[in-house]
Order: sequence, then structure tokens, then C-alpha cells
Amino acid sequence: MSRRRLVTIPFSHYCEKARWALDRAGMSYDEEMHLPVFHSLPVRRAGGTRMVPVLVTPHGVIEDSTRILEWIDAMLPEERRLFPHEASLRAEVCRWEERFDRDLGPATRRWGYSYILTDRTRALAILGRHAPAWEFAALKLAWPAARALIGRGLGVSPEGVARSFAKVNAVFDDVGAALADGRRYLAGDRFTAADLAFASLAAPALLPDGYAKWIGGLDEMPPAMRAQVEAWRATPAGQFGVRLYDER
Ligand SMILES: N[C@@H](CCC(=O)N[C@@H](CS)C(=O)NCC(=O)O)C(=O)O
Repeated sequence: MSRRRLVTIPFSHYCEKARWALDRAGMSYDEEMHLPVFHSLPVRRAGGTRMVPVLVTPHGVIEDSTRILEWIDAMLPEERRLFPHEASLRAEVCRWEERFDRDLGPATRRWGYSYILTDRTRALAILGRHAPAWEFAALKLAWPAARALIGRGLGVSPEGVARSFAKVNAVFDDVGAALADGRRYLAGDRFTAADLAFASLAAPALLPDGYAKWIGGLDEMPPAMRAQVEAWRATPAGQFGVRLYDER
């Protein structure tokens, strides 16, 4: 039987979400990593449409991190599932998860890129960590064009970044408010897709140790970014995200 293959942009937090779920389920897979822009062709070759993550299995191709989580869940016993069976709890988990996918993921990504793209040396050090050698060489050569393409694609403008910053704060406030009653997990009394989606999609804003392997640690980031990461880490939602990584 051929092995499962996860096609990724390695530092993508949506890929991190899928990777976390696969690891948690103890499912083996090979990760095929690409740089942004260079990912397009491999994604289509793998049977995907445009975005990563794409999971290639002997039984078919699964696109989208949430679909990947659902696919993994179908193979787990109820008590290990990320989406509980009980209807009202499941609805709560899905509401959180959709909110993080829709609001938090794009916002932390744009905010993070706004710092990373400003300095060529830093950007290449971060983006190039796990990149195939030829993709990295091409990225270096074509950096001004690649930078412009990524920045435009993600809407990295002062107004866009300000909107994303406000969105991260709004999500963190809501998560903090939910946790104020002392609960350990966002929905119910065990770890679910809500927690996994929050921690992984908040990772660019929290830079927990478990994510540093993919994007770099706090000390590699510019001072203004570091200060904001530290401020977010100090919030109840930030502490929660870091704790989930520690317990991973
Ligand atoms: N809803 C998707 C979002 C995935 C996503 O935004 N992937 C980004 C990387 S973080 C991507 O592939 N961007 C490349 C592109 O848009 O071409 C999921 O949950 O998997």
C-alpha cells in the first residue's frame, strides 16, 4: 500500500493544522514541502485544486484542512475524535472551528507576512527552511517578483494589516471570554477540532516552540513583531494556545 502524502507549504498554519491531526492520530505520512508560488504545480499534480494542505491517500485525495480532520476522525474511536458525535457539542466545535478558519487563519497569516516580507535576508531564512533546493534558488533569484506576488496575493497593505490585527484581537477576546469560566478546552471537557484549529491558526501570532521548527523562533523575528507576539502570549487566549502546543 502506498504511503499517505501530505503536500504542504511547510510553515503554513493550515498545513500545521492537518499535520497536527495526523500526528495526533498516529497516522504515518510523507510530507512533500514546497514554497509558496512553487506549490501550484505539485498541488495540481497531486490531484488538488490550488491550495495546500492536500492529503493524498490510497483511497483518494483530500483538500482543505477541515476535510482532512474529518477524514482522520472517521478512523478514530469516538473518544479520540476531534468532532464529537453529540449534536450540540459538535455544533459548538464546528462554530469555533469555522470562525478560526475564516477569521483567524487569514488574519495571522497576513499580519505575520507583513513583517517577514520587509527584509529579504530574514524572509529567505524563514521561507527557505525546508524548501527544495531548486525552489529556494529560484526564489532567491526572483525575490522582488515573488515578494510582490505573495504580498499582493495576501493583501499585505497597511489597511489590510490593520484589519487583520483587529481581527486577531477580536478572536483572542472571544476565546479569552469563553475561557474565563476556567474551562480547559473551548468546547466540552476534552481536546477537539476547536482547540486544534485555534492553536495552529494562532501559531504565527504566538510562535510557540512547537511551531518554531517551521517558521523560526521569537528571537529570529524583528523587534516590533516580537513585542506584539509577547503581548498576545500574555493574554488568556495566548496562554491557552501556547499551553495546547506544550501539551501536544
Ligand atoms: N480553507 C483552506 C485554506 C488553506 C490555505 O489558505 N492555504 C494557503 C497556505 S496558508 C495556500 O495554499 N495558499 C496558496 C494559494 O492560495 O495559492 C484549508 O483549511 O485548508
